[in-house]
Parts: sequence; structure tokens; C-alpha cells
Amino acid sequence: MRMVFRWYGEGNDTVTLPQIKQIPGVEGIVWALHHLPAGEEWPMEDILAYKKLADPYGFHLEVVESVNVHEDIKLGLPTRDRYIENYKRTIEKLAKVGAKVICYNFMPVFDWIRTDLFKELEDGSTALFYEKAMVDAMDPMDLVRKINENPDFTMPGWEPARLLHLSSVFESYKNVTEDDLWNNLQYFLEQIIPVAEANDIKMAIHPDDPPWSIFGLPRIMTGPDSIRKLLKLVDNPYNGVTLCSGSLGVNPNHNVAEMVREFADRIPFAHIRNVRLYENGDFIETSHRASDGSVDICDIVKAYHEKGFTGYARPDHGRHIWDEKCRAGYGLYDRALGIMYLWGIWDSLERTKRGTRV
Ligand code: DNO
Ligand code: MN
Repeated sequence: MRMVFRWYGEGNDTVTLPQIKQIPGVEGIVWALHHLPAGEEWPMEDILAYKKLADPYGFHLEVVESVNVHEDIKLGLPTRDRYIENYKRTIEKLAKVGAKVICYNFMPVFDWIRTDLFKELEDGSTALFYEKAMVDAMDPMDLVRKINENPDFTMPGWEPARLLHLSSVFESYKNVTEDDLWNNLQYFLEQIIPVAEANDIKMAIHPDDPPWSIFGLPRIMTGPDSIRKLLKLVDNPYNGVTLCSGSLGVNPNHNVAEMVREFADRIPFAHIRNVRLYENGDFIETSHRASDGSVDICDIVKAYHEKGFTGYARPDHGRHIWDEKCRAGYGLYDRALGIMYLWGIWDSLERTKRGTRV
């Protein structure tokens, strides 16, 4: 397991590289050019600027999250070819700074959705929270109306750029079925994977978060069946998954450790975090400790260990603790605690296996 830590870049993250350097066992940053809209080719200069920042700390740039997929690719529009070309050029450039994994997702319009970014837990910390009834009750056209009436209207986690043309985007998805989305993903992967392979970069799709349809939009990366289907779509080791225990773990029928055991050789990147589920479908992100949430983090790490996992892992999100002011879910303290928990489990498994000091 190779531990990495997501960093949003200078001036864009409250956490600093010297701080990350002091978290035990972190060897690289998970990064992206966040200022660029989806679909654009990443300029080499901007990529090299990241390298310049990371080098003095000995951090590698092997894991990129995310190179976002342009909406026209997901929709299967004729204009997609232009954006796919840009994606290929970006892959080639990323290879020049040593990238080995690209995380991306194929969720229409929205990335992850929560209804409250700072919901208080019993201990006074706050965390990302999802209220199912609230999202279920939202009519997409109502959302469009609200945004049109008030340009400042937003929901936690929404990027303003994505909201700009919301009504036309919703309109374009009206007749797009899950099958269409699968076909469009296949078209994308058939073109991208050979380039990824030639550049020794593994593509790792992130599951939908939450892993079900929202606002009537189709969503296809929702569980083990989707992963099985994805891996067959283009059956190549460079077509893999970012196995996110928190995204997949909010469906009570999912056993994430079993997914690790089944898909291990196609998981170049692990997101490990816990969530607590409620009977009504709500969920909140908790500390990594297994007993704090509903996801068996111990068994998940055990599964990775059994499989001799040599891929990258990151703690994904954390709570906001000790009065930290930070990007929602991306503070220093709780993610650092999460890493120590993950190493604690890993090291003790190693010791048991070897019967000696780690
Ligand atoms: C949720 C997070 C996401 C993720 C992107 C990947 O679990 O990991 O923000 O980074 O959806 O594209
Ligand atoms: Mn994740």
C-alpha cells in the first residue's frame, strides 16, 4: 500500500506541503489542475509548476485526481472527439512527470452530492452529511428555476462552473438512458485505454457518489455489477477502478472488502473512509475507525493486505476537528488520523504475516 494525500494546490488548500510531509508514510500528493474546465488539454507549463512545488518535499505526482471528462463525452455528442483528443494529449503530458494513475468519474452533471457540509457529530466535530429525503424531494426543474432566479443559489459541494448552463445540460440528458451512458463510456475507453497503456498510466474510474440516480439523471457506476461490466468493457489492466469505500459503502447491501477481494488486480487506487448509515437512507462521514461508522475498514484493509496490494491509497475525506478551518472534507487533522489508523491495521497485519518486526 502506497500512501498518498490529496492536495488542492497553493492558494487553493489550507493544508501545506510541509504539513503533509510530517504525516507518517505519505509518499506523494494526489493532484490536479483545478483551475481548468473539463475537456481542456492540460498545459505542460502548469503541470511542471506542480512538479516544482512537490519536488523539494520528495513527493511524487504519480496519482492524478481527477482529469474530468467533458459533458459532451458523457452525452455522446459529435463534439466529443475533440475533447477525447485533448484527454489523450493530457495523458501523454502527465506521463512526462511520472503519472501512473488517473482517477476520473462518469457522473452526469454533478460530482458528489451532500446536503450539509458541516453537520455536527456527537463529539462536536462536523462532517459531510447526506439527507436522502431532501435530495429525493428536489425536482431538477425546480433547481433550474432557483438558479435562474438567484445566481448565488448553490448546494454544498457544487462548483459554480457546473451550474452555469444547468438547464440546457439537464435538457440534453432528458433522453439519455443508462445504456447510452454505458455506450458513451465504452466509446471513451476504447480510445483512451490504448494511449494510457502506451504511457503506462492506469485509468481508474471513481464510483458514483452516492451510488444511485439523483435528480432523474442516469448513473451507472453504482456497485459490483457495474465494476464487473466496466472491466469487461475494455478488458485491459489499464482500465481499472478507484475503489472508494465511502461512496460504495453507503449502500447497506455492499460489502466493500468483498469487492477488494474480487477486483484487487484492477484497483490501482484505493479511497478509504468510513460512513455511518441511518435507516432512512441518510448518511454522515465519520472517522476512519471501524466502530465509528457502518463500513468495516479493518476488513477492507485486511482484504488489500491479503491481496498483496501495491497500489496507491488515500484517506479520502475526513471530519473537521480541533476547530480546523479547511475545505469541506479535506482538513489536515482527521485525514492524518485516518492515515495512522490505516497504517496501524496494515503494520500489524504485516507483523502477523512475517512473525517479526515490521
Ligand atoms: C468522493 C471523492 C470525490 C472524487 C471525485 C473523483 O468520494 O473522492 O470527490 O474525488 O469524484 O472524480
Ligand atoms: Mn472517493
